[in-house]
Formats: sequence, structure tokens, C-alpha cells
Amino acid sequence: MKMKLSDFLDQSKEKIEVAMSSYVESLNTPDLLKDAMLYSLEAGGKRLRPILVLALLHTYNKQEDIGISTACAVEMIHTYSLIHDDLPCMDDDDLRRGKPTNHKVFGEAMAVLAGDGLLTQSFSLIVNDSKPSPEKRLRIISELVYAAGVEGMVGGQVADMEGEAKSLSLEQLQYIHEHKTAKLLGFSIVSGAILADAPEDDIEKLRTFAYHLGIAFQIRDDILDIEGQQELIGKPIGSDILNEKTTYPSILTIDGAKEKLDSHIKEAKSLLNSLSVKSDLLIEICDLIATRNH
Ligand code: GRG
Repeated sequence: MKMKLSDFLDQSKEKIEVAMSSYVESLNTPDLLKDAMLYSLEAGGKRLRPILVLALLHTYNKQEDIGISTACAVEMIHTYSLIHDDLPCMDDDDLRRGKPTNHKVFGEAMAVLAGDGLLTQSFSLIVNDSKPSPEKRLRIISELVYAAGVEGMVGGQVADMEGEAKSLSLEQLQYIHEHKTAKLLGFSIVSGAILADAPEDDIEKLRTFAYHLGIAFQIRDDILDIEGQQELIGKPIGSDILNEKTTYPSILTIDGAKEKLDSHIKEAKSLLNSLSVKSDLLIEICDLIATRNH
């Protein structure tokens, strides 16, 4: 029976949040470190990356519980990246998801260590989950290193820092977001497909699908950012806002960015339609990403 998207999202979120918190609670480590890790893990967030792992299992008609450890692992890596990104040596942000950032509450040293802890334990979660075969676990770990490490998110963050205060080309911007954002979303999708025993042909199509979805996610993020600023100042966007940092709207204009978003979503959906299974849930998730308001 077809499940309503909102039910799938709510149920998945609940399972992931319970599993992440109880995993961290179970660790044999100082309470202060657990508190710092839990503070950011429990601060909310859309949980898009872990939901995608479960959505892939659902698409291939497999038990979603097989993916819980991998789902928690990717959300823990995402959370670590946000904690470190907010540090004074990086973006120096005071608020994240409407709450004081980790270092504002626990201090810089503990925030660095909470991030390190989340990153490292995410590998432990995957390695020690006896449900998938050892071969699958190894393949998933290798995908995770590719997505989150220096050839993925960490490399993207460095390229972003190097590009700060510079005017970037569309290709340079694309490189940053492919690495910083799309690769980790890609990990969620590919690992879910591996766990679901999807055909290899499908896995490669899903990898390309994830690229389009990831770039679309980032373009929507840029548009939301501009619209948020517009609301704040109560007037249409002037070139001053558009020129502050290179974004899709600053290169393409807002309308151009919306067209680019639509074309990535179209490519993503056409790849979904070429899979060996029906992918209604993933198509609905594409639409949600293209139209999201936060
Ligand atoms: C510090 C290694 C290192 C990497 C940081 C992810 C990242 C790289 C920085 C965060 C800043 C940022 C705007 C990244 C682009 C990706 C993105 C839009 C992240 C926010 O993800 P959401 O919207 O956040 O899924 P929630 O709060 O819903 O989990």
C-alpha cells in the first residue's frame, strides 16, 4: 500500500532520532562529551540525509530497519560538519537551527571534540551493525570516506573557504556545492541502494540522480537565503545583497537560478523513471526539495 509522504517522513524521523540518542547515551565516555554531542544531535533539523537512506530501502521494498545504523551515521557526520562549520575559525556563527551553536554552549574545545566524536562514532555504527554482510559494510564505509572526506565534503569546504571574497565562475561554484553538499546526500542514496540490493545499473543511475538532487537542494538553499533577506529588509533584492557572496542567484539572477533548479529536478526525475522499480516516494522527495521553505 502506498504510504503518504508526510507519514513516511514523520515515522522515519522518529526512528532515527530515537536510535541516535540511545546510541550516544550508551557510549562509555565522559558525560560532558555526551551532552555536547546530544545537544547538536537533538537540536532539530530536517533529517533529510538519514531519511533518504530509509527511502531507498522503502523504494526497493526492503525492511527499513536494515538502514537505521547507516542513517544515524550520515546524520552524525552532517551534525559534526555543522558544529565545525559554526566555529570561530570557520563561519563564526552564534546560532544554528535557532539555538546557540555548540561552541557557544560548551566552548570551542568541547565543540571540536563533539564533532570529532560524532565523525568517528559514525564509522563504528556502520562497522558494528551485524545486519548487513561484512562486504556491504566495507563498501558502505568506502562510499562514506569518498563522500565525507577530502575528495568530498572536507575538500568542498576548503574550496569554499578559498573562494570566499572572490568572484567565482559557475563551474567553481558547482565544484564547491557538488563536494560540500551533493556528495553526502549521494552517500545516503547510494548506501541505501547498496543495503537494498539494488541492481548495479540502478546504483550508478542513483549516483547521478543524487548529484542533480544535491545541486537542486543547494540552489533552493541560495534562493531561500535571498528571499529571507528580502523579507527582513522589506524591499526587493538589490545588487548589494546579490553581490555579497557568489551564489547561484548572484551569477544567474533569481529567475535564472529557479530555471537551473527546475532543470536539475527534471534530470533527477528522468533518472528515477529509468530505474528497475517504481520510485513514487523519491519523486515526491524531489518535489519537496525543490519547493521547501526551510
Ligand atoms: C566543517 C568539514 C566541514 C564541513 C562543513 C556542511 C558544511 C560543510 C557546512 C554547513 C554550511 C552549509 C550551508 C553547507 C551547505 C549544505 C547545507 C545547505 C547544509 C544544511 O543542511 P540542512 O538544510 O540542515 O539539511 P538541517 O538543519 O535541516 O540538518
